[in-house]
Amino acid sequence: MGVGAKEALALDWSARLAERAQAYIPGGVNSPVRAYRSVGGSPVFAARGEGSRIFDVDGNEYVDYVMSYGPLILGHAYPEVVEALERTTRSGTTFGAPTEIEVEVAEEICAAVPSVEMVRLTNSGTEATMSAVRVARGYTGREKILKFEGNYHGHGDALLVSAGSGVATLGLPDSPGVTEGAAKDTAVAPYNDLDAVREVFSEIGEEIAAVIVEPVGGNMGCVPPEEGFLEGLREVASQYGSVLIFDEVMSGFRVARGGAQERYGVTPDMTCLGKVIGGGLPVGAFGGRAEIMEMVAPVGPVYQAGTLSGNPLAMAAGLATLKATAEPGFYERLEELGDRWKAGMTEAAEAGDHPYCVNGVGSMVSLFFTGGPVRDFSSAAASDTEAFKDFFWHMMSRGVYLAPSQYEAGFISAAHTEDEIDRAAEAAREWFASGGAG
Ligand code: HOZ
Repeated sequence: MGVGAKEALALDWSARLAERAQAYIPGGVNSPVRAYRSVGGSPVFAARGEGSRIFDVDGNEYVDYVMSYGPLILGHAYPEVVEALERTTRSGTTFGAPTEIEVEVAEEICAAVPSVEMVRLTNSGTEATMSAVRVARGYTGREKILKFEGNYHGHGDALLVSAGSGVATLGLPDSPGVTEGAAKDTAVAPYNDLDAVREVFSEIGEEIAAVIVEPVGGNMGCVPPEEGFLEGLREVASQYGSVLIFDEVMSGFRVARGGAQERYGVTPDMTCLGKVIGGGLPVGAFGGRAEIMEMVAPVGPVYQAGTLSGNPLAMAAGLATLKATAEPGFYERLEELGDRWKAGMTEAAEAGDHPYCVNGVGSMVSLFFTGGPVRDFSSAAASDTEAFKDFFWHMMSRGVYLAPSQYEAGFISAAHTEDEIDRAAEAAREWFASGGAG
């Protein structure tokens, strides 16, 4: 079904731009997942967004469930965010000097996220995770870290081992260019597997500086933490004096205002943020207990810096977004929309015979083409990729824009309507009822 569906979409201008881009940008894209390698065809070039909708350069309109991979919790071009950006731009876009708005954003973050007493703002999630690991190493005087298969913490050398997101999408081995030295200090365990964690700790626990985890997996599709997993990590990390880092770049201000740590009631030592806190502009942040964050220069000896860190535009968009998420009922509504999506997709899948598994935490959602449960990278990787590809193009042909990879979560924003969610479920039902593909 998908091949016809793909051809039915007019994507001529996108295809021409993709060809032009490939001459000058590797793969024609500035981040690999966008290249559509796992679904075939050439990427859809975006022209503009409005609320829950995205319009491509050929004039096709879609309901967007990518939402720029998470930042746009309010939808595209949210009026208060646009106004804040216009106002701030007129006063100057960067100073290389501290500004009041950075302090306001830091105050908002510290007030909302349980583990964060102090925070340092960066330009991306990658910078945040890289820096958090460096701080944890400086704080503990140890070198090794433990991460989880299929979790993605940006593209810093030590964290690219067994990574999700684009690394999993392209089926890459651990990236060439990462030195043995950088990779050898990274231990890997399967997600949701506390026994494996305990085993690693029983062997090298005294050498582990940090355990870094996505408390809600979002880079192998959406994979929730099983009951007791985060609590167990907390216990083991404390027992061995290792720093527990929650990478909440996706889940922060998304699955609850205070992130997964608020939702599940487990407080890490350090937290990485990004996406929502920049309201659609490039941003990242790492924070944690004051005692740990005081290791960071200029207070402490661990160096971290950035010319554009805390940039006024990112701060303005972020602050406007964080204030909107503080409105009463904001997360309850997202929760309802997420539940509606899960119920709708489950009902749709029941109309056919293809194995499926619907996962979701609040407004982060995924549909896998495997009987499930999907609880770690190997169960996510059991998803039928041919079926995903076909489903993807079918949904696109019905005006539903999904991430072009099984290994990315879907995101619902406050701008989505019940009717849009129902129409996505109806489009999915059509695919399942007609026998899907595979
Ligand atoms: N690593 C991003 C989220 N998993 C994907 C970003 C992109 O390719 O644009």
